[in-house]
Amino acid sequence: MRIVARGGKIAAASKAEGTKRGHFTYKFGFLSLGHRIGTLARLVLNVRGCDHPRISSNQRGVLMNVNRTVSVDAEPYSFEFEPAHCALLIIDMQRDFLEPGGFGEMLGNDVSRLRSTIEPNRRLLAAWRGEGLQVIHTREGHRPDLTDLPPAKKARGRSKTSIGDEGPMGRILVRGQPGHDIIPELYPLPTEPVIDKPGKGAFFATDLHAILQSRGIQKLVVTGVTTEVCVNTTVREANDRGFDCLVLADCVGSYFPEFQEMGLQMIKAQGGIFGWVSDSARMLAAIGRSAIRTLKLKVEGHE
Ligand code: TIU
Repeated sequence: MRIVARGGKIAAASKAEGTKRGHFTYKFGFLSLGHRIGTLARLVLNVRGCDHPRISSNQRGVLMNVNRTVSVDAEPYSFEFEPAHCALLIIDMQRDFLEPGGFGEMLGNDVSRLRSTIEPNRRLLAAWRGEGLQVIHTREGHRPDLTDLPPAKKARGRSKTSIGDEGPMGRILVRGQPGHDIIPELYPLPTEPVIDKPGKGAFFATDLHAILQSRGIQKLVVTGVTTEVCVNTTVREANDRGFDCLVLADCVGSYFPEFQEMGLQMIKAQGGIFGWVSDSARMLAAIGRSAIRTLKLKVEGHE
């Protein structure tokens, strides 16, 4: 890019390449280099999260070539995906699991244990949306008439309140109630499908499989709660249907530290029997590397 400035006072700086063209008119070839460095610097900032205030919404979403393979450092080995064919699947980040008075607490759990997943999910979601990539949310819950609630699930736990009963956030685990909704920090955009599921797995009795197929999605980056219950069940279901899943350790949470540890081990053991495990920092770094590489190719005229 060449910028022609009129009426400027930077003749000295322009000497290397600038040529005087009439009164106060210079060519500033050096600005083109500065502009490139500035753009790259903004992209480096972008590695830390696309919600950086200096990155405009115009720059977001045009940074990554969605058909170019992105490689994420993971266990048991790198997870590779084409962004156009990969969705972020956020499992059940609902008030009923993460806030007091909901289903999680009714089962006798300390819900504060799950809240450390909120911030890494928020950063990841901002970056993912910033690149214009696909996001799908799920919610566990039942119809208000409870006709999709198996009696065995209603009776399980023998607690004095159960699914469908009134709690501080409305009827427990019932669709349309405040507790059933997704936490405000990760609230879905109108363009992001929300899968309402009656079970632990996101494929059982839902249209998730049809949505993935119609959108050409082959790989899933899975986050949410809880690691050993709905995340694990969904990853196993996805695996059997031919989808590759990457689970991000700091973006999934459990009420039990030992289940968090083992829930992740079970996925990546035996050469990745169900999928891959990484974390949000490694995913954000991979997104940032990919965006910078794409920009370099654009600047050099290869793309
Ligand atoms: N109880 C528990 O750990 N989880 C669930 O009941 N549902 C989900 O994991 N979403």
